[in-house]
Amino acid sequence: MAGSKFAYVRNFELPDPLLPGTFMVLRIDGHAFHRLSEEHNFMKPNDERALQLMDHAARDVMNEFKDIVLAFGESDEYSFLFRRSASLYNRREAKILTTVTSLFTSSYVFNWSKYLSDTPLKYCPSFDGRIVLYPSPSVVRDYFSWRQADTHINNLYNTVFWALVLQGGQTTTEAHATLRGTVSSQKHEILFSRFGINYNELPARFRKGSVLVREEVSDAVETGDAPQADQAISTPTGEPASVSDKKAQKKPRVRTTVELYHFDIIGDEFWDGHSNILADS
Ligand SMILES: Nc1nc2c(ncn2[C@@H]2O[C@H](COP(=O)(O)OP(=O)(O)OP(=O)(O)O)[C@@H](O)[C@H]2O)c(=O)[nH]1
Ligand SMILES: [Mg+2]
Repeated sequence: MAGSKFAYVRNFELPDPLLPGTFMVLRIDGHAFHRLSEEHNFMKPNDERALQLMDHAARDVMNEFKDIVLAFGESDEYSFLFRRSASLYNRREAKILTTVTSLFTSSYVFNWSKYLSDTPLKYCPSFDGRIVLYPSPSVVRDYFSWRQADTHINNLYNTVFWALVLQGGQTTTEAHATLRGTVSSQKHEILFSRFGINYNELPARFRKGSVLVREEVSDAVETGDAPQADQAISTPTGEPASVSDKKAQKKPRVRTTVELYHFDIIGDEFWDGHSNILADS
């Protein structure tokens, strides 16, 4: 009812465009997952099933939002990078943030039983979300380096902490006290000398987090009603088609799939091999 006397209230709805030409990073984070993980008996320090469920939800988001070029997940959080020129929803912040966050959440709930089949979901999980804009490729790289370094720091701490508690018989208070003031090399040493654990041999998923990227798959696709390769091809005049005619009926199509990795994204190798992620288009 655009013409009603009430329509003026629309004027209170303010535009919220995100600055063009900048990199959007949308990060979701599980709300009160300390409690959720306790209530649902997640394994400590890492529950692979729960992490796979996070990866599944993130993949669903990437399949829906093609402007997302990279995602990184650890623990109860996931970061999504949109290509610099993304123009979805006219870059309206609330629209993008709420749609992505709710899709992630509904996928997490929808797929819960596939990963935690013996653990009924007791209540509704939720995720918070934020979008931060970054002005340059180098800051985007530093952002993702920050998250992966965080994964390492948290995982090392949690791995030693729960070894001290679950295998070493310490109380949680004692374990915190044991670790207070220790540096990385001392944590490695405690793990190895007391529990025989070589940190670097733990699963890469736990040490590096999850990386989702689009990889190109090149297919030669038959177009229209083009005959199969082993079928005879003839022209409208009944003449046999030339080899070049056959080629003309095949058009290369570049398809992408979303692939999951658990490798380093701090060094140059990943970015050199995926230069499209930080490209302008
Ligand atoms: N046992 C276990 N706990 C996990 C796992 N992944 C995440 N968590 C829990 O989730 C928490 C995530 O940290 P935060 O996001 O800082 O804590 P939070 O309770 O979610 O708090 P808010 O995000 O502020 O709502 C961790 O501290 C763990 O308690 C897991 O694989 N196993
Ligand atoms: Mg959280």
